[in-house]
Amino acid sequence: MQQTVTGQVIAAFGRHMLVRLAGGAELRARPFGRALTVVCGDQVRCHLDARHEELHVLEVLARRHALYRSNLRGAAEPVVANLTRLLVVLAPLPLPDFFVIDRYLCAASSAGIAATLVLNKAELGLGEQAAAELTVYDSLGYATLHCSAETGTGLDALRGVLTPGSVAALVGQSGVGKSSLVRRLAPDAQIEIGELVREEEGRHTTTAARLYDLEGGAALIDSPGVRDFAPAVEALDERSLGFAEVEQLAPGCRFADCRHMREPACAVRAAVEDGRMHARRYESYRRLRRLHEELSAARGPKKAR
Ligand SMILES: Nc1nc2c(ncn2[C@@H]2O[C@H](COP(=O)(O)OP(=O)(O)OP(=O)(O)O)[C@@H](O)[C@H]2O)c(=O)[nH]1
Ligand SMILES: [Mg+2]
Ligand SMILES: [Zn+2]
Repeated sequence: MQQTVTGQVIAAFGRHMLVRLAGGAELRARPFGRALTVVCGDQVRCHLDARHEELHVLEVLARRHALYRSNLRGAAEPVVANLTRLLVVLAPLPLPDFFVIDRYLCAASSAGIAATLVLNKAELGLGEQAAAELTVYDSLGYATLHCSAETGTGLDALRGVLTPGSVAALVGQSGVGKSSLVRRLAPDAQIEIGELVREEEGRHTTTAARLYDLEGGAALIDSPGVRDFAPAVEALDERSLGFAEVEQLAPGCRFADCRHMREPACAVRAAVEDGRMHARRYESYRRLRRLHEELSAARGPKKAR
């Protein structure tokens, strides 16, 4: 029988990856076979190709939690695995897209992953409108940490959520400062960051998800910035799509399978009308519901079991 080893994927860029073995050695690896999807954070079983000093990933061990997005055919694709917290990073600049932020929060809550908003570049000052949006998240129970990778303020609060053993993934729009935060929190990792970024119009933009160990025993995953994020259809809670306030209101709807769109006696719509649910959040819900239906249709009818 072939001798196999297990390790953790600490960087993944398409089919190229870096695996750290139990002993600490880091080796280049690639999946064995087309069908295998391997992402940063995965625990994997590999075979060592001694001649090429390369690992062949034979199997991905069961993921405890993962963030899944949907591809255009409506199929689920993992983005990062085995994370315990999602850090959704935003900044005064680039201007925040709260619809993208909502989708990350929905994916996290449906997957049972804790989520925290991180307002980076706080020293630039957030506009009135965006600041008002943040108070909505606050009332929903999402804490926002205000920090600056530039000045160093607020980083202790961020370290505070990176408890020993936790694995936190930084996600968000390109340019909000995810990698800059990693540089601050894992200063020794600086050189490695240089390898995985490419110059784009004079900016460093991250192209591969990468896991960094922090001093206190937590790990931080940096990921490439996005323009949009479509959570995987089957990863979302069917009734609420992961919207905390919808989950709370839905038991009051007349129909148990209410989609909260046009159904009569919908408690969610009633709450929007009298201001108990934030109108923009509801608009965000409606957009995600429509996307959810498009992606479900793209997947075709459910296979009979
Ligand atoms: N003023 C200010 N600028 C910052 C701060 N943090 C990061 N920046 C700048 O914002 C720009 C983008 O930072 P990155 O860390 O590369 O952003 P990113 O989120 O990793 O971007 P992608 O890898 O493209 O997703 C850089 O020019 C940073 O110097 C901050 O706290 N304040
Ligand atoms: Mg980056
Ligand atoms: Zn309803």
